[in-house]
Amino acid sequence: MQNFDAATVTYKFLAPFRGEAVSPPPVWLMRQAGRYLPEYRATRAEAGSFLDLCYNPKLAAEVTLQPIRRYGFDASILFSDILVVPDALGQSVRFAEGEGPRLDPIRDVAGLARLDLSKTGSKFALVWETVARLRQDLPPETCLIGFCGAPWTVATYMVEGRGSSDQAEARSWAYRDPDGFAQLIEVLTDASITYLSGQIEAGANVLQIFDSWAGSLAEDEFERWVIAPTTKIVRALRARYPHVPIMGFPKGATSQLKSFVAATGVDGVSCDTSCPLSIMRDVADAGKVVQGNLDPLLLVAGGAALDRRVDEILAALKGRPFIFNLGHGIVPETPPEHVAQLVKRVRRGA
Ligand code: 1CP
Repeated sequence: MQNFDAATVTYKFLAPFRGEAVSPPPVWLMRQAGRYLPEYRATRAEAGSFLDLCYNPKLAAEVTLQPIRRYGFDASILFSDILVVPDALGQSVRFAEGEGPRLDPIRDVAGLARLDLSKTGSKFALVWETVARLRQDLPPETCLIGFCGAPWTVATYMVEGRGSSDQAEARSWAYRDPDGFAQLIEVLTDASITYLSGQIEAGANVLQIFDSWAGSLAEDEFERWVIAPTTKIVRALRARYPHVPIMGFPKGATSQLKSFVAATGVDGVSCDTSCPLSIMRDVADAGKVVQGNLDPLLLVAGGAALDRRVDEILAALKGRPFIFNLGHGIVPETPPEHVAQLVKRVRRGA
């Protein structure tokens, strides 16, 4: 367990990182800002494209604050996207309406010439400005989470040119030419360290590294493309900012969760919906913070089924360093009143 300094200990959100179980636990939700909120849709329309919103500090801060105003979550997450990193590196990213991200794919070492680490500064600076604004505008008790995508997951989008269900192009490149693919992972690892360091300097109190596609890799590949780069990021940040906790999210990799936590040195992990509560308990008993893992579709369903599962999760993790969250992001179909129901239920004992 890290020794987090006095400047950050006032946040309830950080208590689990000091090994304290708090009841009720802190609560926030992945994608708590987003299309399920009418006020988000209005700001998004005002901003223009999705990336215009990410690079507009005033509007990005506004959409970050919207769910805090509505629900009073214990933490807010910087509004941005994991694909800001390839965009800032020079592989321009577009978000086609209703279709998700599009990039001109990089499929081999020659394509890496399009990336330039020294050019990331101007775009990263806009995100850091959002963080600085947020730390000023957020309620003093609300923790601010900075984030990036893990190198493996970001690479899958850069190599496929879009989201995919099997990450086949990235996995194929990694098998065909592991040393070439390692160069892409290295650029992303270095860019991520720069990007996250800037977020901490600007005021982020905690970090989360999203590895949404960690579950598609074989054991040795998981070690090389997930564990190794994550470990490098954690070590670099820990050396400079020992007081800032770092959460990992190796989604879909429950069978590797314990080795991921032990090897990378993260302070905690987000657990996806398929992760058994018994495994979350084991990870917490090993001294790490666990976060999760309500099915986002139960939040769409609402009603007694939602309350029942919230109660089950709370009971299973009671007395352990735990943060209430979903197993993945809020989906656009979610009725906002179900989010209010969830927060009320989690805080029922308060
Ligand atoms: O039209 C819109 O308004 C775009 C929808 C949207 C939103 C709200 C996208 C496009 N990104 C985001 C914000 C976002 N993305 C946040 C903001 C903070 C919050 O949680 O409130 C964060 C942390 C992310 C992270 C992200 N982006 C991940 C990792 C987490 C996860 O969901 O697995 C990934 C994989 C992305 C890529 C991405 N960005 C957007 C979409 C639709 C996708 C997924 C594409 C695919 O299907 O593969």
